[in-house]
Amino acid sequence: MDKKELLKIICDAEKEAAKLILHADKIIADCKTDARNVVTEYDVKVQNLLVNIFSEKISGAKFFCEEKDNNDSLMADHLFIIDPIDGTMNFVKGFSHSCISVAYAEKGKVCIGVVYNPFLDEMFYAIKGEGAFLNGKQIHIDDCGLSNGIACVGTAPYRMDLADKTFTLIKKLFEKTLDIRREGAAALDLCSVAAGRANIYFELMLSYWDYAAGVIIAEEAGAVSCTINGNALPNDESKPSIVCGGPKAVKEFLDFELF
Ligand code: LIP
Repeated sequence: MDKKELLKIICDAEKEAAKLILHADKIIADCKTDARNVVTEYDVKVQNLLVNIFSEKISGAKFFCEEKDNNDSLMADHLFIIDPIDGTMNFVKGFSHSCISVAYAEKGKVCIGVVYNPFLDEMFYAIKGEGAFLNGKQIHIDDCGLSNGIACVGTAPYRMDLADKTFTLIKKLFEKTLDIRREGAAALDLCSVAAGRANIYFELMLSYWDYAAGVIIAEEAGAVSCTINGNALPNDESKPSIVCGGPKAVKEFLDFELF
């Protein structure tokens, strides 16, 4: 299937699924591993709707999803990597800052990313090699280096053992940048980098479904991404650290060498 046709299917599906988020009421959080790691009926409803649409429209569609136990092979020919609601805690607490994140990969290589923020009606998307877009307008990073930009940070709240390292890095970024933002949805942090709103984003632990779509969008907008040790980001469920931003900013970050 033509990638542009596939992109439209994903965008349309995310817009349809977003209605469940916008019309949600009585949002009840169920704990997955602990009080910080929660899921709602809307995460599951959004994911099921997306899986049904993609299964119907794409023959052989396979899935790797946040709220699914028996995930398919990451090397599938037509794999959809889905975070149905990225920023679930924001959604539960009424912060209107969450998104639907879908990446499409072939044999382990992500070639399409789509991140939709229904609260702002902002559709970020990219096809490998064809640039990054926000609501039809091409977007680019702001490769201004740390001192002239805002840093988005993730606190890896499921990993309190990483807190000291996380806040050491946050303090360093606070000293080196104009300011920091902890907005609570990694996919949207990555899209903020792509749109030139933030010039760097890091988090010490992130799942594949959180970053698969946002990373291709940021990279198609000119960003670079890697682990905080400078290694390539894995296309798997190993939950690596991540840093993504303009080349200048990422080099400055990697040169911190704090650990
Ligand atoms: C969240 C990320 C966030 C991270 C949280 C969680 P979820 O995704 O977007 O940046 O700090 O630990 O992973 O769980 O809301 O889909």
